[in-house]
Amino acid sequence: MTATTAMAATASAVAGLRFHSGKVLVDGEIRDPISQKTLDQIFPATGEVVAQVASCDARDVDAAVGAARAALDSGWRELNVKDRRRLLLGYARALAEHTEELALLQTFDSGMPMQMSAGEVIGAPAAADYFEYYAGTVDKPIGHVLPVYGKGFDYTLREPLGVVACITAWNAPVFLYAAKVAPALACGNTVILKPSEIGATVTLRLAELALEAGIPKGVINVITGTGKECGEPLVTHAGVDAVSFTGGTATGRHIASLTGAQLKRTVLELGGKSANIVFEDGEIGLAAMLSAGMVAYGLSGQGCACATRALVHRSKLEEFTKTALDTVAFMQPGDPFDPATMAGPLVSARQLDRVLGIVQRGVEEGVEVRCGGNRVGGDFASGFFMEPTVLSTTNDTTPAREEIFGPVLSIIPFDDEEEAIRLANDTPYGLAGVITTNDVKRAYRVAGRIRTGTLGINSYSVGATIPFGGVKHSGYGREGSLHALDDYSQIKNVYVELG
Ligand code: TXE
Repeated sequence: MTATTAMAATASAVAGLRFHSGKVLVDGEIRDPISQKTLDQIFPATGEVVAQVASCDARDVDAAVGAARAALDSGWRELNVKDRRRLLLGYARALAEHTEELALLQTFDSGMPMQMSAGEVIGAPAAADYFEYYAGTVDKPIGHVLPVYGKGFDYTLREPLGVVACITAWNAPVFLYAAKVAPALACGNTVILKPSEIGATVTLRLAELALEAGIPKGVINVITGTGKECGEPLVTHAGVDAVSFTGGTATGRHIASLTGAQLKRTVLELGGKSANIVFEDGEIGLAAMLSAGMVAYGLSGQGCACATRALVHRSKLEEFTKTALDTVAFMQPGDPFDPATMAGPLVSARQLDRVLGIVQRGVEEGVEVRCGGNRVGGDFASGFFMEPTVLSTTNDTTPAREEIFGPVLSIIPFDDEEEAIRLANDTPYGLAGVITTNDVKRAYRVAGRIRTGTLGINSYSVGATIPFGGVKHSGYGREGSLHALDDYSQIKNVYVELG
């Protein structure tokens, strides 16, 4: 690992890391893939190959589905609620005890700075939260007794779907794992995880900890590889009953077409282009911190819920822009393993090129670059770092319309409330958003008219207790909260004739 002064923290952290390289976890066993193929795992901050990722094919998919099906049928589906709750709570404890190790592996896989990787919201501690929360749902009421017209008795049962394929992205692997696996297991399903081929060590460790905590073999399986060779055979496998996917909208649409043809239950958590509507009565410092923070801090804008469009009342445009520029100036990227670093690199050379290309297209369309816009050089030149970028634009340019997934904030003016609502909704996406205002009536009025799955007033929140998901091209289904149970179970109605 490169030992420049700029990357000293990375060099020492990686030297001390223990991880599974190029392996899968199937039927309780960590082993080589049947395909015998691997892909290079590249650390985004240095551009160096640091590990291997198993490149599975249909044979590995078959083995994983077989293991998940056997575990389902040999007791997991029928497990009594006390044992299921105890196992999930034990797993939550194991995750909490390994928080630091999981945070280090998450940073290793994704380049997410340790500050965020160890933080509560989407960092390693979130995994324990999700399992604790869903353990608490296991022994609570599960159905209804329903009135009937005849002399009978009618009740509903909540049943597992069966084997669930969970396909996750690279940007927050711990959070994505927990948000899918915890409700799926609570409902009595078994799962096959296919994390991103960009990095999988933390997902393998998460699943290995489940075994150590007593969750039976085959309940959680991890296979890795490309979308084409591993993802598609998985989602279309006849032994897979449901699919839960987090990733890009184009991939989600393709997966939905495959699972739709098979009439398979599917949850899609896709991209976003969220707005932060900054009204003239709002606190500008807070609004700028929220917008600039979401794109420049931590994930460097590689988060689907980031409010990457700041819609600002024209009377506050200058003040907001200046504050946003001052804010991002503090959030320059650095060594992700250094605890002081506030922003990391982009995940890959491909992602960096894509983001630089979108900014370039914006410039050709007349967008004004207020700061940033370039790859970071010097000591960081071999990594995939990009300067935090602030653009002044209108809502019809490429940077304002595309999901960028990089540290780029588009500032867009509006003149009145009606126009703000129109601009916020003028996007194919509908995942998240923020309203900055101190007028409670306005907040209530506007919140009801923004077409998103989730919204924050003067802040933004996500977590195990809160439903998260999109509308429009941001997908369907919800993760977190009791609502997620609906996506990982089915209702059976039972009528008993008493006449
Ligand atoms: O995601 P992909 P990529 C957006 C973001 C980003 C763009 C592309 O805008 O720039 O998507 O990122 C698996 N069948 N988001 O290419 O391809 C793949 O192996 C089955 C938003 O990295 O969607 C990986 O495990 N699986 C997003 C997962 O899908 C397939 C987070 C995601 O990869 C597949 C990430 C196929 N045909 C990117 N093709 C969010 N919602 O947060 C790929 N995969």
